[in-house]
Amino acid sequence: MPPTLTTVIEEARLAAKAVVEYAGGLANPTLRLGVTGLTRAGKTVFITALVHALTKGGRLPVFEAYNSGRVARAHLAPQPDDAVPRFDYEGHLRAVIEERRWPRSTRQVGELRLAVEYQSASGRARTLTLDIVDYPGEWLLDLPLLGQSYAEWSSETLRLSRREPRARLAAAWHAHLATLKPHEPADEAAALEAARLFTAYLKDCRDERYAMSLLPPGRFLMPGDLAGSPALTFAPLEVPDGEPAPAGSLAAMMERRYEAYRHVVVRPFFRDHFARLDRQIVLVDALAALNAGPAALRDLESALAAILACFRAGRRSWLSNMFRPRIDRILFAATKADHLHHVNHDRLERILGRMAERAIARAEFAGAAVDVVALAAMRATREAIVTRGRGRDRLPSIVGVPAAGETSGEETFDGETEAAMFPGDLPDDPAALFSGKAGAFKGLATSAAGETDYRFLQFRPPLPETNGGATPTLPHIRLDRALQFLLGDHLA
Ligand SMILES: Nc1nc2c(ncn2[C@@H]2O[C@H](COP(=O)(O)OP(=O)(O)OP(=O)(O)O)[C@@H](O)[C@H]2O)c(=O)[nH]1
Ligand SMILES: [Mg+2]
Repeated sequence: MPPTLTTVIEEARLAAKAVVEYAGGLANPTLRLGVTGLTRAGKTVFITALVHALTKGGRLPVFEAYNSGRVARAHLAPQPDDAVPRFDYEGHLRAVIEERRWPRSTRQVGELRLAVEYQSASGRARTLTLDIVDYPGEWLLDLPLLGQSYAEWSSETLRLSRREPRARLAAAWHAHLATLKPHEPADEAAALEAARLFTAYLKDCRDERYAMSLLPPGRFLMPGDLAGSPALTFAPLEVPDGEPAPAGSLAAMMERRYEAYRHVVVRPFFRDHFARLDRQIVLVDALAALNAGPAALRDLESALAAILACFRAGRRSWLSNMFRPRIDRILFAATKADHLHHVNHDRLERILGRMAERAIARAEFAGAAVDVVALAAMRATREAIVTRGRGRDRLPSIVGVPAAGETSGEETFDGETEAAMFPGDLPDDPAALFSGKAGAFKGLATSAAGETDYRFLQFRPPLPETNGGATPTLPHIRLDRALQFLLGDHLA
């Protein structure tokens, strides 16, 4: 879409803000780290693990500034915006350490500022300020709407909903849609019913059996403080692109509400939290999509491409720093790697690399540095070799405490007992997975006894490790490598 007056004004405002921050940042550098990820990708757990590791002294051998002792201390500092709720670090940590359960799904934006006091390589005492924002992952799906008109969004949403597995979930909504006459006078009851059926369709698509990702608008799935508001009472209609809807018609009303949603909800969300990032980590729960099969994988791939196209990546220069900040490093991270034995981590990285191919190529072309990693911000399992068939098969397995109520085959777990699982091998060739030639990946929930069930087994969070030190640390996989890539050069 061509730039509108609003986008031009917005750009000017952002540039003015960037100049002020640039001047302030010369003395006291601030790094805005964008933690990007769809719902359940692992954002809240990652941020909690990062803060815990930096403030409490985690084991981070690959994070050079930290491991060499140049980081003197890190502490939470007052956040920059008074109007944004604070990230509930203490609450999330308490859940993990004291109650041994995962933090709840995020329902609103939360902001956090971490001050890292360090000694530069030349011996000077410095402070790096790190700003991070957490938010419900569903809301990220709204960013691509910034560039789509109502007619474009309608036709794209309808096109997707006619493909399997979406088509069968859309039946009730499509039946209602067929009764609507977009160019006839607006009818509030019809709009309400369309929005209700469309929302039910989006929710069904998200079910773990289908694990669809591309499901905007995000507030339909996670309304936050907009629950029940008219801004959420719209749905796609069959409307021809480029033809204005007659005044007072159903199509005109839907379009007005869509535009209100874009301007009142999406634009401020983007402007306040994503428009000025310096670094980005893109967290992806590839395993959940793998579990659901090729359609889910392709859907996740499209969602990532559409979302990442909204960010501004590229090589930084003093000029860009001053007027148009850019993301100069992007780390793609496949989360929850502790669900796999480490012999499969390379394959998981290759699958993510394939999934984010388009976004990686674009970022690299613009001059940004990109890396891909398989990580577990909090490692809930350890590894073991399980023997099967009188010792003939030696299976590289993982051992953890499955959450209460989780089942595998006949077994229902009590939330206290450890179990060994053979997670299966990921296919070696990512391309086969996307085309469906390798079949759906069905290994994750194969128990050591050999029976297969297709779900993703959830383990309880790890117990903190004391390792003889005074403060307990949380185990992880490659959190240090992620920190080195994202922050290392700023602590040089
Ligand atoms: N085993 C394991 N599970 C993890 C890890 N990180 C996240 N999880 C699981 O993934 C779930 C979602 O993680 P969150 O951090 O809440 O995800 P989120 O991206 O904040 O999700 P929303 O708040 O819904 O946007 C958790 O409840 C855990 O079950 C990890 O490092 N290891
Ligand atoms: Mg969260």
